[in-house]
Amino acid sequence: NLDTNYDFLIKFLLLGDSGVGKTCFLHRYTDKEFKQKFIATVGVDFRLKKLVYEFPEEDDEDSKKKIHLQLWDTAGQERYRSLTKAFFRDGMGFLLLFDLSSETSFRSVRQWLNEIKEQAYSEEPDIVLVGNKSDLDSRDVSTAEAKKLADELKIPYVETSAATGENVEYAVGHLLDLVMKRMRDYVSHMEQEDNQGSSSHPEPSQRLDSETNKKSSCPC
Ligand SMILES: Nc1nc2c(ncn2[C@@H]2O[C@H](COP(=O)(O)OP(=O)(O)OP(=O)(O)O)[C@@H](O)[C@H]2O)c(=O)[nH]1
Ligand SMILES: [Mg+2]
Repeated sequence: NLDTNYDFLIKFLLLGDSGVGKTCFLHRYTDKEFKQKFIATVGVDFRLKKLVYEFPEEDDEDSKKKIHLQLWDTAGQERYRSLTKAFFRDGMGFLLLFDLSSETSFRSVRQWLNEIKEQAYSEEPDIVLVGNKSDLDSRDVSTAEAKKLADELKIPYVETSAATGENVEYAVGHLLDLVMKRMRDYVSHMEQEDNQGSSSHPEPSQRLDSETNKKSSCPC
């Protein structure tokens, strides 16, 4: 009973240490609810959100796209790492979470990022860094510190609270903007190539070896 009534099927992955709030974040996004009790995710889980996406600078009816957004929730616990890693390749966008009240989870961000880059479809995949639990007074990581790291890693940074819902939709929407832009650029690049025929020159940034070419191809 597959519902195939969509223009784009987009897959996002939520990553980060155990306890940072990935499952709660997702629950808040899809069901607008928050659960206090911590039940660690086993392996992977996913939720589906259907939405209509409109490219920011366009306003004709044609620019509205039906999206099925698959949100994959991964277990942060180390023992599931080899299993969850296998899902990275399918991710078109990544929400990398840490807990603003846990310095340890913040220190893990670089390692998570390296793992994403190793496994993902591209060496520069679309990622949003998310500092979760912004509702707590007991902070261990300052906004300035987190922004500094995000700037260094060249990824956007958003502070959220799965408890209050603050910025949760914004974080997902921001990642969706990045991924949809990549999709559109890719499609127009392909159209251009088709128009120019096989004599077109590859852009300097394009890799010529077949393995990397496979990696940098369209994630769909
Ligand atoms: N105050 C506060 N607590 C939160 C927030 N998000 C999650 N929590 C709490 O943090 C704990 C862990 O949340 P989960 O969402 O289960 O963590 P997880 O990242 O999915 O953990 P794993 O599944 O083990 O990887 C739970 O007790 C939540 O209630 C938040 O925004 N604010
Ligand atoms: Mg979880």
